[in-house]
Amino acid sequence: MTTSFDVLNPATEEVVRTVPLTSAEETDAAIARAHAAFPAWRDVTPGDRARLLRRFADAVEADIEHLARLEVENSGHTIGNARWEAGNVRDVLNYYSAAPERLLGKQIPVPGGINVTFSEPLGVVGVIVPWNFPMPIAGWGFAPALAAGNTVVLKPAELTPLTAIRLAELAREAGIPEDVFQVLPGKGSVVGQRFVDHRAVRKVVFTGSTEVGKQIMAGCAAQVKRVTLELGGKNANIVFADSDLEKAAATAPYGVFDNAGQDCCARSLILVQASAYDRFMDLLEPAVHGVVVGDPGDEKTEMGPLISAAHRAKVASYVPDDAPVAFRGTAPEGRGFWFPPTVVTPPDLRHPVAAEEVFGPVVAVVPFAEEADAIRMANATEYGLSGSIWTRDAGRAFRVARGVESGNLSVNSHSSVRYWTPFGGFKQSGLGRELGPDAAAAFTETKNVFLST
Ligand code: TAP
Repeated sequence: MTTSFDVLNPATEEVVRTVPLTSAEETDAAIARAHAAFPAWRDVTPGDRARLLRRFADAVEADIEHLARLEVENSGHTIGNARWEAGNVRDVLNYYSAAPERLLGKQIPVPGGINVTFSEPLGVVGVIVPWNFPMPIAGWGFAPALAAGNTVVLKPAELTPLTAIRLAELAREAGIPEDVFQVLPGKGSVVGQRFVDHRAVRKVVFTGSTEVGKQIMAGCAAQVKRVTLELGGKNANIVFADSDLEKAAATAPYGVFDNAGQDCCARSLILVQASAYDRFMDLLEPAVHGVVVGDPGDEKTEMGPLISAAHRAKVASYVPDDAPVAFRGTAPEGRGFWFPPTVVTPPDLRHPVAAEEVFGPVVAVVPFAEEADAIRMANATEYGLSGSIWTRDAGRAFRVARGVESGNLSVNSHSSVRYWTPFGGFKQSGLGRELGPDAAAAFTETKNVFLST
């Protein structure tokens, strides 16, 4: 059985570091330590827990450049994106550092006594992180979980463990006890599976593929274990003829090719009103050719490589030789898992590239006739995570936003994530919400206590 994993730089295919893989026995031992550490962490006064989270945020702030460079090497993210990602961990920690003193109960009038509720932490929380955004997605799980008084075991993706390992060191430097926040690099089928099966883990937070998410939900059902699931997406970017077409076309590449399209919020289906289709495509072509693909450590680079050779092969399978490619951007030749930004124009939504989550820099553009058609086409998927609507008509913007079955919509913008607003999916894109004012409460149980007077 393999006991270590060679972490590759996806831009060069060179080994960056060899990381030991946590075994099932080691995972059980870590869960046992987290379980033993729980009562003391739960009883840290709210103000002290808040202070420790702020110190953790300060340690991340002081390490942003180092964390960002690690992510460039490990994940091929552009340096600009990687700095944002490390900054997001700092922001999320600061935001949830305000939670310990605000997890309030209620006093509810009852006859014959006093009735109060308490927000109790759950115990050990297992966080399973994918490779596409190793830092932010880890923080969205561990920050609110720790703030609410839980201990955390976290499994980074096997391909991208380096920043998570560093975050655990920074937590320790900030004074968070070792067993309160543990990072366990390893395989999903070993470490992640123990989070699902082990009785002391009271909640699993999973981000990744819908297929594995379903398995995790089924596994957790055996113990009625709590789950939060953030899964895939096939997100529509709906462009109406009355929109600012120049801006819609100039920004469309960044709505899908950011992070090389390896983003559950990628707008990988562009629906364009038929009367504006030709003009939109004329504007889109130079915008796609303008995307700077190359060395992710270079400040000017806008798109790096894909995460692995296997993932590049999967993305390429969506663009066979006879695929209806309209135009392509450029990508470096030679070593590295490169794939050029690619625009395809399938005749309808039945083509796999228009129907499935590609998770790479490939976008399908399909025309629609009327507003109702756009809503129907955007909803013709089992996913429901994000999407964009481009129009100058505010009434239409809200009608369409209410009609699209999706958790995060933007009008005249492609941004989906703000740490102080809720994020999550409809339908098979997930269960529960991360971020925003209610996420810490998702790591608590409500206890009701009646005192007879
Ligand atoms: P997954 O296989 O879903 O992996 C996500 C995380 O779950 C990883 O940490 C993985 O560990 C772990 N895992 C795998 N099997 C598990 C199991 N049986 N029990 C518990 N944990 C398990 O995703 P992937 O292989 O990285 O990517 C496959 C596809 O998923 C992508 O092409 C994309 O479509 C989608 N995806 C979606 C997202 C988001 S944000 N929605 C993120 C990543 C991928 P290992 O690292 O050991 O595999």
